[in-house]
Amino acid sequence: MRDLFGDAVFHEPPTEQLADGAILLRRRALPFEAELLAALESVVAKAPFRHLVTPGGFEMSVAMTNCGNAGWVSDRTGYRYDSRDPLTGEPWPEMPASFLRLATEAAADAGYPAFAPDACLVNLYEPGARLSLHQDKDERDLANPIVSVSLGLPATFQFGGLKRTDPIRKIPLHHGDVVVWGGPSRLFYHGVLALKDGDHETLGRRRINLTFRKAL
Ligand code: MD3
Ligand code: FE
Repeated sequence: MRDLFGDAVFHEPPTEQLADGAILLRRRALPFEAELLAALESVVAKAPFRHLVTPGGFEMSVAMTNCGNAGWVSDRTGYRYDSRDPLTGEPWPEMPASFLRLATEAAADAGYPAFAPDACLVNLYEPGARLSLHQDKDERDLANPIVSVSLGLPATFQFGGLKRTDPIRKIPLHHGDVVVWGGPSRLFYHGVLALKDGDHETLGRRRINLTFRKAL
């Protein structure tokens, strides 16, 4: 069985180990979909999506916002976690209960029963937006996993290794897929190829990715 995008879905196993410490929970977020999208609307009403500038001076094609006690930001001075939204000077919106519940349940499913995220970075991809190969290492304690939730249009995720030059695998991520990145995979290089245009039944021409982190 193939979905609208020609990808096999129903015969894929519900959980798949992508690498040591990286667990893909296919469609794990679907039961939370309506709650997540409603909560996201209220987050974005207080902290709108914006295109951050990298320390090198480039505007990111992915638009971002945050909720929780800490939010990831970038500007000409560097990357950091900040307790306030630099756009408004206000604290980031509180992490919605539905976000927290999905993230902690998925982390527990993957073997991290004590995961307590204090930051959720929300990435918005419109057609053409991409995220170049990088490592996530701005968090204080890298023993904590990152939980990522994909919503809307499918994307091709790039997953490499500890070195930028390690071979890269391409993994399709669909609406509702959740990945828990811990252990050795926590510091693997990764990225997202330019989003292909499409029309998702609930999100239209967009992909949203939530990443839950213990930043502080
Ligand atoms: C592997 N986001 O926000 S989620 C990011 O789809 C980010 O928006 C991508 O990379 C997105 O930093 C990918 C998957 C992901 C997130 C964090 C990771 C994979 C990871 C951290 C370590 C290893
Ligand atoms: Fe990342």
